[in-house]
Amino acid sequence: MTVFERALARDQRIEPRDTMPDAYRATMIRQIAQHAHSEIIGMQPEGEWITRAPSLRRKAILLAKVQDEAGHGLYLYSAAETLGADRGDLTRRLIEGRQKYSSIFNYPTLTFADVGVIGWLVDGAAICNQVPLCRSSYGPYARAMIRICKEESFHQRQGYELLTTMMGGTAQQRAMVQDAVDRWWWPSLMMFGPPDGASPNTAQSMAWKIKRHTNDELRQRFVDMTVPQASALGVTLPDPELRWNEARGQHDFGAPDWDELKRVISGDGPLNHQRLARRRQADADGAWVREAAAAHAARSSSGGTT
Ligand code: FAQ
Repeated sequence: MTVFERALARDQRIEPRDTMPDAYRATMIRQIAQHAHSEIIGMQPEGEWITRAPSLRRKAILLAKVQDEAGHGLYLYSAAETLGADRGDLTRRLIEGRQKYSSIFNYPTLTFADVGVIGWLVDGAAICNQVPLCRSSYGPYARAMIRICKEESFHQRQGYELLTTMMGGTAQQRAMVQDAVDRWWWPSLMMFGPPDGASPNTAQSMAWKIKRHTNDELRQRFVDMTVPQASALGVTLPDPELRWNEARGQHDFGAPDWDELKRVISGDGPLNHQRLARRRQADADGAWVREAAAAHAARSSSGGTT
């Protein structure tokens, strides 16, 4: 047994200076980078509503949430750097379409109810997926996940609170919430990835204790957690096959459109082009700041004055 295998068998964390197989390092960089990119691209759908928030209170909340997502991206890029990845290189891979980000952020936010539904369902799905990642085998990732999960829980609560307020409002507001739930439900289920039988990475990632549960296990957990919340809220989940299965002690539910997930992941979702174009523009707009910071750092390290 290698030192790496012994550490995994004892449920110990793998730390940056530990010896690890190249394939483990590559898998960790892949997952952490995709996760970081998702947080950064994930600022866009809700960010579009900051200037159109219906009150100062809602605007302050939304601004803070979107800033938290930027922070999550930064912790995650830092975690990827502990594995030898270069953040500039990861960003280039994202904007050139060579590295993935979550499918969920390629759908449009049509009304302010979408902000609430993203908090409730999308952050809810993110929490379900990420709480087990706090026990992931790679130390810096697992530790980043603890703080991220705390913030995501707060995000989910704010989304649910927004929806509770709208559901107590006019018939038109209730209809907006239902419409947003109808549009975000299936894409939220797709966030957990392809079904287990079609997930190429799960078996190895479970063996390496990067993933602690399969995609389908986490999807099931999310459905079971969300159904009572939907009923408390007074909305219907758009799945005619959704029902409690007494024998299993879990809900049965319909299958998402897996072809749609494949299309969205491969770049052909409703807003993939717009999301990447916006990220590319932000990268170009920020180039002078990075150049100035690098010049300052080079000058400071060579003992020059400012
Ligand atoms: N979208 O073999 P698997 C958030 C890819 S953060 C796009 O099952 P794996 C916070 C997958 O990467 C949301 N691609 O792969 C927030 C793989 O690609 P490859 C992001 C997907 O890695 C809230 C291929 O398909 N969360 O929401 C998707 O074992 C609100 C085969 O799949 C994370 O990244 C998808 N839905 O499992 C922000 C969590 N599903 O091999 C703003 C960490 C699969 O070609 C507002 N990541 N793929 O490179 C994970 O837990 C895993 O990576 C999974 C995929 C579960 C996403």
